[in-house]
Amino acid sequence: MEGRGTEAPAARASLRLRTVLGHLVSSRPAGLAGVAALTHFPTSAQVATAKYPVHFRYTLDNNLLSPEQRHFYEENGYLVIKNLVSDEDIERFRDEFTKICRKEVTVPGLVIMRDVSIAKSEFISDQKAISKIQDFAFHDELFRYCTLPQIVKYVECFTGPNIMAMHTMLINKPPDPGRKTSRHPMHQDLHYFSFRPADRIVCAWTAMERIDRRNGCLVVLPGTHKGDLKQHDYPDWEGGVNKMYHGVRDYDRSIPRVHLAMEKGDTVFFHPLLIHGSGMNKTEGFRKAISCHYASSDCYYIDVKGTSQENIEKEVVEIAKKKYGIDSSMALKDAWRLRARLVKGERRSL
Ligand SMILES: O=C(O)CCC(=O)C(=O)O
Repeated sequence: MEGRGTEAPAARASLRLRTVLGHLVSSRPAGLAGVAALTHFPTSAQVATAKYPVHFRYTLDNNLLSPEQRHFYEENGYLVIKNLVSDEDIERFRDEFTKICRKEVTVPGLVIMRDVSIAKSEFISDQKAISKIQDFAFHDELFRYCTLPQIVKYVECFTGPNIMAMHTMLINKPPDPGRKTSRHPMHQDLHYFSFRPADRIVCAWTAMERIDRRNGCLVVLPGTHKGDLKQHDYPDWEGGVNKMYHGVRDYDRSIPRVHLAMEKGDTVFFHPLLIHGSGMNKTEGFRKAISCHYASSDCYYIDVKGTSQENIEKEVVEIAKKKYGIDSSMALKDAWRLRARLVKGERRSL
């Protein structure tokens, strides 16, 4: 009797939870998501462990993310998917990068960045001079990265079906010259963006080789995507700071850092408010990663005048005016309009 008496409330709670979870993941066959979540955990932990939010904010209903993956992104603001991009594709992107460095191909709109320690030195005609290329959306082979079906299907879980590639980068983190300039300060990518809402923007960042603490892996502060956009400035680093590498002025230093060690082809998806950066490259190699920021084409542009983003607007607009030979006044949103390219669905607002 006593046993049955304690089982009844647990059974009722389990039934209630099953019903709620069944509603939450509505695109799955009826009830399946809830059942999967429940059977995954031992009975005694069902109610305590499977505490998925009643309302998902950062992910959309889909058939791809498991309830655990969805919950992880909701809580932490990032999600690593192992082995998503093939070696063959990565080698093709690497070859293309080499051709760009050797000036064998020119790409409309491409921005080439050099590490602050070599920016003013003699021109070196290979990858050693280049720490990053940005805005490769109009280079068909590199743009193929943004359209890889296995990446786009994850992106859709965050953006929905109409998808724009907004910002593209291939990062070639050089061996640190001893001045710690190869570090990337902790920042939120939304600082650079004049489109919203933030929750319908996501970055895909793929390791082009094994990346760990030795060659400067990504470092993230889990859960910070739930906060606001913070003031960013150039950090006060003795050895110098790379152009446009703004850092968050203040953040909660007690949040434990997570270092994302990743194998070649592993891909992390993360929210644009997630505070992240990357460490020093202590090896002799050039650490490579390729990335794209995607946004729903239903996002809208905003004016950043009078906000914390005015400082980055000034820098970006200066570069864009030079690149596109524009004389008239320009805003951050105009620079984004020029670089954006449709990946899937319909180009609506962006
Ligand atoms: O690949 C890296 O080192 C970090 C890149 C990054 O966070 C960025 O460019 O915004």
